[in-house]
Amino acid sequence: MIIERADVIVTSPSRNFVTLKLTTDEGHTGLGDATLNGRELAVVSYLRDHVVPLLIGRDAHRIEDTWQFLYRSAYWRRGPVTMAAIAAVDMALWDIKGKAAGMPVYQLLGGASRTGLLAYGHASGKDLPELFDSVRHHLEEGYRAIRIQTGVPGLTSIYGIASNAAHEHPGSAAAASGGRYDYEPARRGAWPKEEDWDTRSYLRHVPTVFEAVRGEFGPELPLLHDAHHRLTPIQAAQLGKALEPYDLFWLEDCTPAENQEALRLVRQHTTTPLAIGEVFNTVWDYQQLIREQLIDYVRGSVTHTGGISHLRKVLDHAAQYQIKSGMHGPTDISPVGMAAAMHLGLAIHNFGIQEYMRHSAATDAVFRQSFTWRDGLLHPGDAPGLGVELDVDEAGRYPYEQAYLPFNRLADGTVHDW
Ligand code: GCO
Ligand code: MG
Repeated sequence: MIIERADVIVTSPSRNFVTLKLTTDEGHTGLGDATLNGRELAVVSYLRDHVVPLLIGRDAHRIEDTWQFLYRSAYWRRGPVTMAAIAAVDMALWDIKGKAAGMPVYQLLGGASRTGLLAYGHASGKDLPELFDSVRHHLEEGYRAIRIQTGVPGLTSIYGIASNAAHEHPGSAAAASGGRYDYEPARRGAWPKEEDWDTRSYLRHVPTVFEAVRGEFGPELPLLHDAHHRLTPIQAAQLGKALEPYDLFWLEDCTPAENQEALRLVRQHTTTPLAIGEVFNTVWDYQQLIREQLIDYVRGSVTHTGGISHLRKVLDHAAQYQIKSGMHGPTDISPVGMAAAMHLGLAIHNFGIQEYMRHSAATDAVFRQSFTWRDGLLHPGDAPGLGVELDVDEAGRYPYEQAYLPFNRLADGTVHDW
């Protein structure tokens, strides 16, 4: 089965998505997600200018060989642009192989290890009443694990807090609570938004929020929190320790984790479980974190970690150290990338939890999906392949819109991690 055609499709139904579509001589098509939030067109060029010419004429069945060829023949290794491009090819080839076999991809990965995937959603509010409403909406929507982000007194805007409801899925928690609980790049303006940050105010405030949430919703509900790379190692240790009484499922990205040794210091001080890796893209980025058991959950997504084939290797390595998956699943992972995550999560033994933010109605109209969401559990469905089809005409209605992620400045004007 030969790859005859490769198209790179850019569409912006509420936000930008980049999708690779491969077509074989036997008429099978496969989709891969190559979306890199805020840097989308770099991956489009990498694919169109450098990868597509190498794909035409290749045997579509040779997934591992194609991965190794694209990775090693580039000479320049790793990096989010390269790895998102390779990920898209890998996903599309698994999609094709599933369709050719008449099986959902999870069957090709060894079959289901569970009946469904525990998923968490994002509750947020600028203050406690708004946060409690958002938690209640998520519980009504069926979520059985919830991430908690709130405004911090004295700061005007902060990562993870709702902006506006205009592009929300009707009836979703985000729409009902008055806005998106995370940043939708499209229509955000073609210049990075500046936000303010103060670590001491944040560290004082966050434990009081978890105290209040546990008081209102009880001890059972799994709660998560994302520090979004903003703390130094000793500040992260302080936060992990302060949150221990509230029994978090995880504390995410407590430090900018390129400095892997920093996590040794955090670990010495706290038993709060740690999740890291949404900005990593290969198994080598996790080497020390996994080998020294400095984390509890791998946050990599299929889209940004070289596809199903490579993320599976990361997770198999992690399994030897009792580290589980916690795959990244914000709305900047397209429905294709989410489907790939669900197939992989269903098949591996060391699945932990899946992040799941609902896409907008416009996104769902472009990407026709076959996953299910029942009783707090996701399932990729049993359609052959990944189970997602892209409506090209619908996609054509939403041209690319330039959009950047925000950035932070401290009170004295210093740029800080966002
Ligand atoms: C998360 C992430 C996202 C990122 C976003 C950047 O935990 O879901 O931190 O919200 O900020 O994916 O593109
Ligand atoms: Mg995160």
